Amino acid sequence: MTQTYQAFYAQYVPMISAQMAADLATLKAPAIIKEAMQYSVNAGGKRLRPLMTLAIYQAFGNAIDATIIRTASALELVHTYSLIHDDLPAMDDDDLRRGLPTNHKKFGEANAILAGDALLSQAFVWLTENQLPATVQVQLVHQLALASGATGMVGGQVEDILGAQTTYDLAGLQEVHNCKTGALLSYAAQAGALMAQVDAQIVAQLAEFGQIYGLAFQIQDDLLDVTDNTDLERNTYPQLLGVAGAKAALQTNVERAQQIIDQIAATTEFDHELVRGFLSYFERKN
Ligand code: GRG
Repeated sequence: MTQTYQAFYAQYVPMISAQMAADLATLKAPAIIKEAMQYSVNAGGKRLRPLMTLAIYQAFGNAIDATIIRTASALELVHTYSLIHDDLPAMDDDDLRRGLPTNHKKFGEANAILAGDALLSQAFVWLTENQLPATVQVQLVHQLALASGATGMVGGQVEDILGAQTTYDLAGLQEVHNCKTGALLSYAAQAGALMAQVDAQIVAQLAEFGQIYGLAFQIQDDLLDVTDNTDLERNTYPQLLGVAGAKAALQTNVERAQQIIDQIAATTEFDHELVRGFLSYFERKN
């Protein structure tokens, strides 16, 4: 079945949110931790990562059902945990997230730390409660653990914190963002391919697509932060490459990501038009 990205987005973002809310509502846990978990997950967000997993799964001709949505949404739990911990006083010390008071402002620091921990663990429950073959579940668990831990997002966050005392060169900055932002997006794309049980070569191509998407996402984020009257922030792409250079780097990454999905479509049945829709995120004006 072919579907436009807009139609896919309109259909599945509400379904992802509803599925996560329904599943968390059934959790048998102390009321305060359950409420803290629900608070941040139900606060919204673009749901970009699970949406990418689902789109890639469908692009290979598979039908999406409730347990597939829950499996894809495991990643959104990890993403939400990372945002809760990133907002803590020991990290960015933020008061607002997704337009609401941050988790620790609402529930206190201890509960916010524990809600993040619990969301990370719950992700692995969701990865393993579905009809997928056990071999696929193990691959998903392994890859999400790699993407979220010291070799992935946590490692990138540590390098980012170290960056407060360092000025990275382009390779260094790329390494930070490959881990901090890219690892989860790479997993998002890879998970769709693993769930679709396609060849390892195609899984690897989609992991690369997600990694490059993550870099583009970060460059875009840096560019959107630039305002005419501020000094360019340290350890950002505009600071290293200039605004025009950062825009060119964004374009290069978008083109490379597009090439990868076109290559896949040239060798196998793959709805690359649907997946290409994710690149429209970068068409916003900077
Ligand atoms: C605390 C272990 C730990 C990791 C934190 C993700 C992260 C690592 C920090 C968040 C800060 C940040 C600006 C990260 C860059 C990636 C990014 C722009 C994340 C926001 O993702 P969106 O835009 O958020 O998908 P929504 O709210 O839409 O889900």
